[in-house]
Amino acid sequence: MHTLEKAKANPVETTRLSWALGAEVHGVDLSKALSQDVIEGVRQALNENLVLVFRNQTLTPKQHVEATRQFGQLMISPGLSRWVDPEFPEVFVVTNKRNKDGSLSETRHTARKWHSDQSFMKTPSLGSLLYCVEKPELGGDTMFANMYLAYDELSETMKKMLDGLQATHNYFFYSAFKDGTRAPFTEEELAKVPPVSHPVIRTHPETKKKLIFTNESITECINGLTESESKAILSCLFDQVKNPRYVYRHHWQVGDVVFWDNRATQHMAPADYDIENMDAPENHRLMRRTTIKGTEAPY
Ligand SMILES: O=C(O)CCC(=O)C(=O)O
Ligand SMILES: [Fe+2]
Repeated sequence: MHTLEKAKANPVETTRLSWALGAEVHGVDLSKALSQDVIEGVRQALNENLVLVFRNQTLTPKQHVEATRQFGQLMISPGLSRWVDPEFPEVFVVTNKRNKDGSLSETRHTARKWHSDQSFMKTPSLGSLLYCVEKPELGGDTMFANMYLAYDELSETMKKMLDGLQATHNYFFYSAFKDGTRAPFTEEELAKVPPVSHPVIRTHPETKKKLIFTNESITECINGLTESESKAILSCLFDQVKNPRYVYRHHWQVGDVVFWDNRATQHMAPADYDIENMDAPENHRLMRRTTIKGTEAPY
C-alpha cells in the first residue's frame, strides 16, 4: 500500500524525490513574504509529501525565522540557550565547528538516532525547517522516514495490541546527554522538561491518518508494561520505522532548506563525515533549524 496522496491541484509545483516521501518545491523564495495561496500550497504539499526540499535559498537567521512564522508559531526549546543563534533564540545551530572560545560544539552529535523533534514536549513540534549553510565534502546527509507507511505495514494483530497504549518520552534519555556530548542541565532547566506521555500510535491532526509516534532517541518505555515487555515492543517498532523502503535520504547542497513534518516522519543524520578530523575545513558542517509548534497534544 502507498500512502502519499495523489496531488490535488496546487499553485505550488513539486517533483517527488522518492517512493516513500519527499518532494522538491519549485519557484518559492523563502526570503520573501509568501502569498496566502503559496502558504496554503506549501501546507498541502507538506501533507502530501511529508518532506519538502527548497533549493538555492539564501536566508539570514532573521529571514529564516520570518519564513517559518508563516507556517505557525515558533518554538524555543527549554534549555537550549547554549545552542542557539545569539541574536535569534528560535534558530538552533547544528554544527561540528568549534565555539568562538575553541571549546567543542555541544550539537556536533545531534540526530545520531531516529527521532521526531521535541517529542519530549507536551505539545511536540508540527515541523522543522533546516537550512544548510556549510556542508562537508563527503557525507553529512539526513534521512527521513514515513511513519504512515511504517504503521500501515504492521500486522493487524500488532495494530490492535498497540491501540490505546501510551509511552513515556524523556529528553534526558537522549544519547548526547548520556555520552557527555551535551553538558548536564541545571535543576531549573531540568524542571522545564519533565517526562511526558504520548500515544504509541497517533492520528495526524490534518490528514487524520494513523502513524507510529515512538522514537529511539526520546521514547523511554511503554507505560503499564514490564521492562522486558516494553523493551521487546519498542525494539520491534524501532526496527520497523527504519526500514529503508520508508526512507528518503537527503544529500545536502549549500542553500537547501528542508521542511519536514515532525508528526508524520522521523529523521536522523549519520556520523559519516568528520570521523578522522573534526577540525578540517572540508569536514565542517553548519546547519540552522527553526521549529514550528504543534497545534495540539498528540492523540
Ligand atoms: O543535522 C541534521 O541533519 C539533522 C539535525 C536534526 O535532527 C535537527 O535539526 O532536528
Ligand atoms: Fe531533529
